[in-house]
Amino acid sequence: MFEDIADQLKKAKDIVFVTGAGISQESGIPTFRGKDGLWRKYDPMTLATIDAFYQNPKLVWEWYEERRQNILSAKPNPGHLAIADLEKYRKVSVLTQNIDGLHQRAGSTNVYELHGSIITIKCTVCDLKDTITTNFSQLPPMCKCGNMLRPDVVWFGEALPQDIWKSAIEQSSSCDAMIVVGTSLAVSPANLLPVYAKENGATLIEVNPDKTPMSDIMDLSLRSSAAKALPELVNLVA
Ligand code: BV8
Ligand code: ZN
Repeated sequence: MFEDIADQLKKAKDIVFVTGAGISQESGIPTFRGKDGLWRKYDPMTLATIDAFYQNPKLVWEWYEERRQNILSAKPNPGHLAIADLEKYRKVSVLTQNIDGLHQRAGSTNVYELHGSIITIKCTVCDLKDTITTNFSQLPPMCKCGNMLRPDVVWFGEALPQDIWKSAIEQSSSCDAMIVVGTSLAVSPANLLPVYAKENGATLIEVNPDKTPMSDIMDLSLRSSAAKALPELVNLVA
């Protein structure tokens, strides 16, 4: 079982990773639904929405600022580093639901941020977009046009960036192997990507200590953590 999947992975030229909060868990960033999850202290289902932002922009900004400070002091873990390392041996794309930028900081060069990024902001009215480099003197921060700035992330009920979503579908429909790491696959439309890969005949591997709704369509499920399993998978291919 493991041997023949390993062979398929060795033969794969074009490998796509779909990652979620679980891959950053060993960098000290809480997941959404885990026991240490963000969901425990706040309810992202209410806070990560446009309504919450307009009802209480200060609270939503405080939540993102707390997460951004934690993310900026976090480091990529061996899971992120293994995916970056694999680029030396294969064509690798990373379709991530995370907004923490750790794949890029680990050295991955082909990263699609399906749900945006916590280090970029945009204006709620004009087309200003910028990277956050300093701390804000006041929350919510204001644009020079006089309107509120918001985190450049995709909230519930908002569409994913069209160009990024289009490429994510193309990559999933043409890859030889898809490795799904650290995501509960609870959120759509990102959770459709493994279906596109399956339809295109790709080898599907899941790295997650727990089962997910897509475990049954996986060719191989590694019930392990990202930081442990990914370096072993990359060693197979390298
Ligand atoms: C859209 C960015 C349409 C912000 C996020 C009913 C009501 C309202 C909406 C809906 C509804 N039904 C469906 C919807 C659509 C909704 C949705 O899917 N809701 C779900 C919750 C039911 N989706 C949307 O609204 C999306 N947009 O559909 O738009 C549209 C179309 C056209 C025009 C207009 C509109 C937008 C969704 C994006 C929301 N933004 N984040 C922010 O981060 O603050 S979602 C957020 O949760 C994350 O980004 C992530 O994507 C998502 C899921 O979390 P995971 O990453 O999977 O993390 P989780 O904690 O759940 O799981 C961690 C996993 O890791 C676990 O399995 C665990 O076992 C594992 N793990 C733990 N430790 C480790 C590990 N694995 C490996 N190693 C370890 N060490
Ligand atoms: Zn503006």
